[in-house]
Amino acid sequence: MMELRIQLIPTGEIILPPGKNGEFYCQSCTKAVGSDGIRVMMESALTARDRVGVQDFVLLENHTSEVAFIENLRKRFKENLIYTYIGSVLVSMNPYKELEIYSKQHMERYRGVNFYEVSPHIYAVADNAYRSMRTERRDQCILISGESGAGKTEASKKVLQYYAITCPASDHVQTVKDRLLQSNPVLEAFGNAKTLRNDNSSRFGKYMDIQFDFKGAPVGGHIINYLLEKSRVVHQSHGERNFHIFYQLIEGGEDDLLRRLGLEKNAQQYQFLVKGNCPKVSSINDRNDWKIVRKALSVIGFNDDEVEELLNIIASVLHLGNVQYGGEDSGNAYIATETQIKYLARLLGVDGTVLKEALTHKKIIAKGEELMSPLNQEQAASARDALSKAIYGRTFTWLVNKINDSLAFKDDSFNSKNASVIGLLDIYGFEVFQNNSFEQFCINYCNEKLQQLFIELTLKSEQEEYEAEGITWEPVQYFNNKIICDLVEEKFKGIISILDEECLRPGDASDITFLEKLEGTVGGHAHFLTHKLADGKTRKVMGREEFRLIHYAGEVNYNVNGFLDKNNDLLFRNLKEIMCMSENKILTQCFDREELSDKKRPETAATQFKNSLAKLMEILMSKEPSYVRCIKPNDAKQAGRFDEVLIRHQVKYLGLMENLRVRRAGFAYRRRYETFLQRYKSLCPDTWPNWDGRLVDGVSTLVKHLGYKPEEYKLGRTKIFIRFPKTLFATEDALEVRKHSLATKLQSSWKGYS
Ligand code: AOV
Ligand code: MG
Repeated sequence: MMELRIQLIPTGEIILPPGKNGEFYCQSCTKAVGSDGIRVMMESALTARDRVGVQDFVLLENHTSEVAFIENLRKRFKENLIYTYIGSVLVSMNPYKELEIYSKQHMERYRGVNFYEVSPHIYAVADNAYRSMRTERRDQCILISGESGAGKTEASKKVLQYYAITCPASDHVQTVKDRLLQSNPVLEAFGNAKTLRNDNSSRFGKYMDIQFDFKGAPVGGHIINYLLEKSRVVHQSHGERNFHIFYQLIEGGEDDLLRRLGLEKNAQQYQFLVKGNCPKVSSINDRNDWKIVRKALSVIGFNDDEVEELLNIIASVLHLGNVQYGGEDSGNAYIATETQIKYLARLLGVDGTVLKEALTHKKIIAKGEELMSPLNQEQAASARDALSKAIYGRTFTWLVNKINDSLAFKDDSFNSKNASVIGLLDIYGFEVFQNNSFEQFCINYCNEKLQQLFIELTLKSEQEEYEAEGITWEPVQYFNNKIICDLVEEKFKGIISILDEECLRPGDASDITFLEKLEGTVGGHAHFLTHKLADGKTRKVMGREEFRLIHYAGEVNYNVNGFLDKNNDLLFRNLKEIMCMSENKILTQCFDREELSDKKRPETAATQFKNSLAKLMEILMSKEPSYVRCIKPNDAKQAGRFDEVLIRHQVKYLGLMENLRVRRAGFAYRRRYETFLQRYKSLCPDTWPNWDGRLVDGVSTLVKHLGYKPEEYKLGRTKIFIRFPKTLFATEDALEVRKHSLATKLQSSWKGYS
């Protein structure tokens, strides 16, 4: 007997005919529901919409109402339904608790199934991108955005897991899948940290390409990393931590390993780990994570020697932090902690005496002669910090390169240029702290760029689709944040250009002169403010060292303190020289001698970042995007708490209402003819059970039978466009009723049969 499946949202799926003993089964809970259960389930499905809201905001009766939008989010959040669509954009709420929706069975449910046939899920987005890549041979990208702690990294991991589990595999592919998955714990250990916003906050941006062969199997990968927040190595704000790896090593490292590294099993001993006064975090198990990271390193292909060299570097950063300076009468700095130098010399593979000199002197070249000029205590401390940041930052890049080597597809018969690609973007989210510095400036600028891309592509693709299908429509007005991107990045006039100019200017350039220049150049800009008011008075709520940017996502005050240094990112020449002499194999790859002979001034940090983002935008523009918009439900990192003010703010700045309006201003729904027919053909005697003619004629016959009025829909080249959700709503209801009566009929016939 043929099996009939009925999809009920949200109750799940029931399978007809009944099982051996005449029972009906609910597929989501696999419990027998009994014949009567069917009626109950049907009824509950029909009334469920009131309880759990709509699964696509486009179906909201009152689509312009923000109140209705938030209410729908609230209803769904309460029922643990964290995913909702706006057309093809996925809105995802961070549940702050583990949900049973990520099992292998759940993955199976989304495989090869159309978007609207199953409840919204990140797997549906992953599957849809995968299928588009396969069928249309077009590279895809999945762009995940949202503020810090909203769930971007978790979402990107779910996507990766989905591909690892559901895509076809061979032995080789299995290795690639393992490595792709294992790259996460490693990069998170070295690149994530606890901040006030998120216990596992990404402190670097990550774009990962997953390459698939013609069979659709993942055969390789490549990661591009963006600006790591290096300053965290030497300083953390109150309540924050350094990068996870330091605590993992100290908490989890075996005794003899720690002995070799000269480390004590107590994070409080290390200056670089105590600044935030937050060694332990309840949601983090450093000891356990250490084991995970060690295993991941070996899966990725690190041998024992490499791991040892890597850990030598991590330990050396901690020792550097404990290098203390004293001051001689002359004001010159000397090193007061000899033991650290002994460890450092060994771990970094350098000469102790040379290192000591390099940590207290600066080499200057005057009239062709090299001179060692002594540093005072403050200068020496900042040289030490610069070295620590350089070592850590470059090692991080080395790590990404090493992972890329291991993910690269090495078979000559396969040309990676022919591979199809799905790109996964997981950057640091928009963030505002009490004190915001250069790092937040870069992070928030990056979020502006991504928002800009979202605006361009959602509008563009919407317009293109109407055009391609031969349909006319009226565009909707958006707030375009290009004005803010320009303010930051414009040549000569933008904030980054002005910052670079101050960095290059010899003489009295300082953070304050930078601020003054900003006032002079962009002072009148609608998105820029300082404490100075136009009438010469001062704005009391702002500090004298601050400028404020009115970002798309909110206002942020940036303190200019440290902007020049961080942008210059200089490391004294003699420190570079000594690192080039290191016997540590990783460091020799990180510090290249050629750098020493390079006369050209290296690009500043902000300009490098700006250029790398421009390249990223190019990469993303060349692919077909899918969007995941993550929302953070509360600032307390708590499950079940729906903070309406916070959520409304995010809905606003993510442009979700506008997104919805665009979707609705044209046509709320569009479906390919074959999909539409397949789903609703049972509602019309002429199309049921099959339609033999042209698809467009079948759809036309069907909708006429359903009583669609001409203004309610349009027929494009390959798709039907439905203007109002209520039209589709009515059709969906008709389908439910038909299934209901069909089920009742089936029940009675089976009853008769048994
Ligand atoms: P982010 O990537 O968006 O912030 P994460 O993905 O790290 O945020 O999420 C923060 C925390 O929220 C995670 O560590 C989980 O505890 C929880 N969480 C997020 N998504 C889920 C989910 N689907 N299920 C269960 N818990 C979740 V940042 O990296 O700070 O911008 O720079
Ligand atoms: Mg993250």
